[in-house]
Amino acid sequence: MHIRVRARSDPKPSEITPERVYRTRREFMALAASSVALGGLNALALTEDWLDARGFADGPVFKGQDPGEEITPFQYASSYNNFYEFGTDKGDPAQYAGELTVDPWSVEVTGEVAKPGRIAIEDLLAGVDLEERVYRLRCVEAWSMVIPWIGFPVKRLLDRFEPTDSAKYVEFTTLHRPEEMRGQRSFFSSIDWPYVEGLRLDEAYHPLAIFAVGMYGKVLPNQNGAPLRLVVPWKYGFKSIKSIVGIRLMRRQPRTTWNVMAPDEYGFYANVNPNVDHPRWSQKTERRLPSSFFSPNRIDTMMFNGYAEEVAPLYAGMNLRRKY
Ligand SMILES: Nc1nc2c(c(=O)[nH]1)N[C@H]1C(S)=C(S)[C@@H](COP(=O)(O)O)O[C@H]1N2
Ligand SMILES: [Mo]
Repeated sequence: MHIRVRARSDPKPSEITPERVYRTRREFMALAASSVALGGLNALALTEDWLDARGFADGPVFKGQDPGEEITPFQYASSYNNFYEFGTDKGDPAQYAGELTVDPWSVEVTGEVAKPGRIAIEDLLAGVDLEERVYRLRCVEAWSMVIPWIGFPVKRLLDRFEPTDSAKYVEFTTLHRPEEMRGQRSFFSSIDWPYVEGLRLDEAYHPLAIFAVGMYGKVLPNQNGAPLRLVVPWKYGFKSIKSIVGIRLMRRQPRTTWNVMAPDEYGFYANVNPNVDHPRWSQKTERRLPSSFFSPNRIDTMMFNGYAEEVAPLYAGMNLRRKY
C-alpha cells in the first residue's frame, strides 16, 4: 500500500521556479554514460534492474511530498557531499566512496524489539513499495538542496521488528570499515567511529521520515549513503545518517556523534530553526545550491525546513531554544 503524503508545505508562488531540472531516467542514463564526475556509482544488489522491476524503469510510478521548488541538479547532489567516513572535503565522498563494497549488505535490528535480527537488504526491501519524495535538505552549515529521493517510510521497516512498549528512541549506526572508508583510518579524524544518529520514536514514525535507497530515479550513489540511508527533512542534514548497518530501539536517548562531540553546537533534536543560531553563525538564511559568488542564491530558512505544518505537533510544549 502506498502512503500518500499530501504536500501541505507547498511554497509561496514566489518561491517556485518554473523550470524543473529533474531529468527523466533515460536522459539521466545518457548523462551518466557521458560524465566523468560520477565517481561512486555502484553495481550492487540494488541494481538498476532491481529498481526497474519495481516500476521505476521510466521514472517513479508514485510521487509523494513535493515542495514544487527547483530540483538541485544531480551533479551537485552527488558531488558536494558531507560523508566524513571518506574525508572532510565536499569532494572527497564522490572521489573515494567508490572504494566501498555495498553488496552484500545487511542491517541488524536490536534492543527493544520483539523480533531482533540481522536481515539482508534484499529481504528487508522485499514487498516494500518505493515512492519518490522531493524534499528540501538543509545542512547545519547553512547550505541547502532539493533532492528527489526514492524510499519508504521508516515506520514500514521498524514495524517488522515489533518495537516493544518500552522503546522510546531509535539509534542508527553507519558501517565501520576503515579498510574501505579512508576517513575512518585518518589520523586527523576527531570523530569517534562509527557515526551514530538517533530519533525519538514518534519522530521516526512520522510519515515524512524515510529510508532512501535511491535518488533522481536511480539507485543511491555511494557518496549519498548507499545502499540505505535515513532522510529526515525537517532536521539538519547531519541527522540523515548514511550507509546504515545497525538499528537499535532504546528506552533512553542515544548518544549521537555530533551531539557528543560538540553539544553546544549540535543538539540531539537538530530541528531546522531560523530563530536559534549556531554559536558560530546565523541560521536565518541558507545558500540554496547551486550558488556562486556572483549569484549567491541566499534564501530565508523556514521553521522546520518548511515542514512545520506536519511536524510542529511533535514538539508541542517543548522549549526549542533549549532542545535545539
Ligand atoms: N554516516 C554519515 N552520515 C552522514 C554524514 C556523515 O558524515 N557520515 N553527514 C551528514 C551531513 S552533515 C549531511 S548535510 C548529509 C548530506 O547528505 P548528502 O551528501 O546526500 O547531501 O549527510 C549526513 N549523513
Ligand atoms: Mo550537514
